[in-house]
Amino acid sequence: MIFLLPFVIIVFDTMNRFRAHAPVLQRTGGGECILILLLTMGMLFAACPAYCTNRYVDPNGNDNNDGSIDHPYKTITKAVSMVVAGETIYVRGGTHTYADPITISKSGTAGAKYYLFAYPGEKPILDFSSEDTGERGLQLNASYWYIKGLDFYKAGDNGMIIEKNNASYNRIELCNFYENEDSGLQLANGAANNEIINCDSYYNRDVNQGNADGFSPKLTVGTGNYFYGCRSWQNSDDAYDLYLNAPTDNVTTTFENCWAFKAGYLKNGSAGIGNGNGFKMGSSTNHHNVILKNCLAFQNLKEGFDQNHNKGSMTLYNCTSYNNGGYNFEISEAPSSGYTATVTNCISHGPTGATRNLGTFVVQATNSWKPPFVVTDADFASLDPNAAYGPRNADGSLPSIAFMRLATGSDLIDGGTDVGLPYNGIAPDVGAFEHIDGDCQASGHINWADLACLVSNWLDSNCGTCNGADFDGDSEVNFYDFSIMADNWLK
Ligand SMILES: [Ca+2]
Ligand SMILES: [Ca+2]
Ligand SMILES: [Ca+2]
Ligand SMILES: [Ca+2]
Repeated sequence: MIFLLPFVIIVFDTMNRFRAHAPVLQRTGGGECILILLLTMGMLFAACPAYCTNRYVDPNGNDNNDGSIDHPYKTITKAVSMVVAGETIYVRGGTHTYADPITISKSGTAGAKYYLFAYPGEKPILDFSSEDTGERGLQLNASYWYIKGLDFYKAGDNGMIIEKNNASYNRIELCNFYENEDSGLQLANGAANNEIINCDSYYNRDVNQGNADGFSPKLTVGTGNYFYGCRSWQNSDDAYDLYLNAPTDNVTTTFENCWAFKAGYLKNGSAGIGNGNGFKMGSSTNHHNVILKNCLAFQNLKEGFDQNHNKGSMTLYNCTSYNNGGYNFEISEAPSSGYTATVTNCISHGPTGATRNLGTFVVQATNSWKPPFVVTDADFASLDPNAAYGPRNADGSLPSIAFMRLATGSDLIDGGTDVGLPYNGIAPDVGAFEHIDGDCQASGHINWADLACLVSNWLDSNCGTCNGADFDGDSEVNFYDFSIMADNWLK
């Protein structure tokens, strides 16, 4: 029976820890031991729900350390080798240099994920510039990883690739991918049901400029991947590339609140020799079912939203496309029987003449180029895109910019069709940004900046839209306008 001794010690040690942390258990009487025994066995045989050990990685650490906050590891690779499902690896701020890819091959479960997080308030930069060409930054060949707050810089290939072992149910959040030698973040080899949230990808460029996209759920990617709040700019090929290789087929990818701009332009601002499309939706022999909601494409070298011969379903709701070098919207070839192309509540604008190439098969409703709308620059609060490159909001959401937001008084406000997305006012708007009454300083929020905007136009009359301050449309700025703002205060 001596072999049971370590187990008994663990049980009693755990009982004491529980007493310290949960005094209510001290009053539970005789059932306590059985309860704690069961909990302990659960802890031994499942992933660490109660006493997880956080692991720490610091550029000045040492892989012979124990990985505690005071004695951190040096490499994520070491931390990954030690981490148990349910635990968190915290990566401290500063520049972490890697000459070889970081490979993750062990998967968590829905109930016990792995967490790889920037230490709160710090910004770790993973610098792969000493890699050889062709080496990835992070090779995520696993499922149920939640990775947050890391920068992936100058890898010899993708900054990160999610692939192999059916890599699924990962969440990549607030990560930045820049100056890598292929796509910033790629998903392939069956990678399915991953969430990419509030990530930025820019200045990625391969040697021939024809491969490096910002985000590429392409080639052999799996289904159900979801992008939210992402930005992609100045990548040498496309901003988002959904090109499929046979036999991969019938894959669905969803984008919500994502921006694509300056695809095909290089870091120095010059036009490159890549494809330069914003959202490239597929390829000629396969069905990529693409759902795009509240997405924005502007100033891409070629198309804003580009079918690229995709045979699958394409559903575009409330997307805005502005001033792209090619078509703002290009869906000209009918998808396969049983698949649909739908474009509803979308805006196409810009100085170039022919801005759309949409086949008659495309199901359309309340788009800006259809009657009764006649869109001019005056429909927009701003046409200056500079703030789109700016810092994100404190919560990680996209910057609250005036660019392409509807100006107070635009007939595109409440001019859209209800497609099931949330909206303000009596109906959905047309375009990527839903207007809110009182948004004088156009940002999508009502706050002190709007009050200042109202005050600066206070009691003006016969002033048109009065710099956005005439919310009720009577060309005067007065208490009625103030009350509209007050109704939406801090929304
Ligand atoms: Ca591409
Ligand atoms: Ca509305
Ligand atoms: Ca505002
Ligand atoms: Ca008024």
